Amino acid sequence: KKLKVAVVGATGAVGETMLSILAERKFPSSEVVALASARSAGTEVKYGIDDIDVLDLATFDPTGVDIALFSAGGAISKEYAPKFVAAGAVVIDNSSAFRYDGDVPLVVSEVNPEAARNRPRGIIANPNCSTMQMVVALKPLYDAAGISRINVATYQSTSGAGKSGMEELGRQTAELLNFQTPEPKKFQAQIAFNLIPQIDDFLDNGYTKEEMKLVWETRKILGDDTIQVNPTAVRVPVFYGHSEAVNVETRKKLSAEDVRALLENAPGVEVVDERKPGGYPTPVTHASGNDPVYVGRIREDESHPSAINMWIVSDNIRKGAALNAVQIAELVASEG
Ligand code: A2P
Ligand code: 11C
Repeated sequence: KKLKVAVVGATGAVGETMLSILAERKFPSSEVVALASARSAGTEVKYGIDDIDVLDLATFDPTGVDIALFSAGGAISKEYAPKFVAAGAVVIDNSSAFRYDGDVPLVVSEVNPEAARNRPRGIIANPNCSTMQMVVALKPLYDAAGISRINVATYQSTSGAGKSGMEELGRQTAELLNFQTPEPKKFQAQIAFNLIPQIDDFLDNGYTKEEMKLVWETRKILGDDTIQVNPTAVRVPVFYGHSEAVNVETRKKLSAEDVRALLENAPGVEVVDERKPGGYPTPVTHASGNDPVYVGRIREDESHPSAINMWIVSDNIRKGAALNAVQIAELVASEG
């Protein structure tokens, strides 16, 4: 059966990519509807080679929609996802609105696809981009040796903050090269030629919410609350692609060779690990615009009896958001 698909937030960085990935992967759709706010209703967005009209979410009737992909922020998801479910749709939600609810599965297609089938509320949550790429790379190590602890520092691109985040990096860069003083608007400090050790709001424990997402989501996706995660999340002046320096303590010792072999056979992973200049992935040379989670710099932690260091890079808008959401839609579609 061909399915009617709605993309909510279709004019955003993630929504536009959802549309292009649906077309690219030839998702079995009878119709694709693009929804956004009243501000952009009446404009057009690309769906493959076609231009389709953007409709106003507030006045749209969801009757007949089979699958709705939401990426318009948590408040929109909270208000509209239940309405789409009531009208018969399965909602795949890219916001953090439902991720930590016990009755909403949190699914990474290469890691826990089976969880997508059990969705009592009709909602499947798509993880945060920084967790997504990390668990794709860690799942084979988890299965082979167990994981007790993860130390991770992230280097996250401005597209994680949406189109306005990328615009701010572009604008500030141009201003600085023209001897002007940039004003931070979207980010908490100047982002051009700078680094900002804050993503999302601060919580009572001194961590940011982005950092705690790495803790909560890793445990939920791998189904193991004993995993300890020690995160630091940093915004960097990159347009597309998040990078992560990850130190993973395994329960059984794995050599760097073992890890390389495991990752070379892992779905969704591409190992780029030559020990020479340029023999590792970067956001620009590898991740941007591409699907895989790239892993390089694989080496044993010489200060620890059983830990591995690696460098994990992926396009946060593709695997980190839009691609995984479409992969979940494919799982739902394959149920028939
Ligand atoms: P719009 O372009 O009409 O504002 P990004 O994360 O790149 O900033 O994109 C956010 C997406 O969420 C956009 O598609 C945006 O649409 C959509 N959005 C924001 N607010 C609303 C709203 N009130 N109703 C529907 N869509 C919204
Ligand atoms: C960022 N990870 O890079 C964020 C964006 O919970 O879906 C996605 C936030 C989320 O800013």
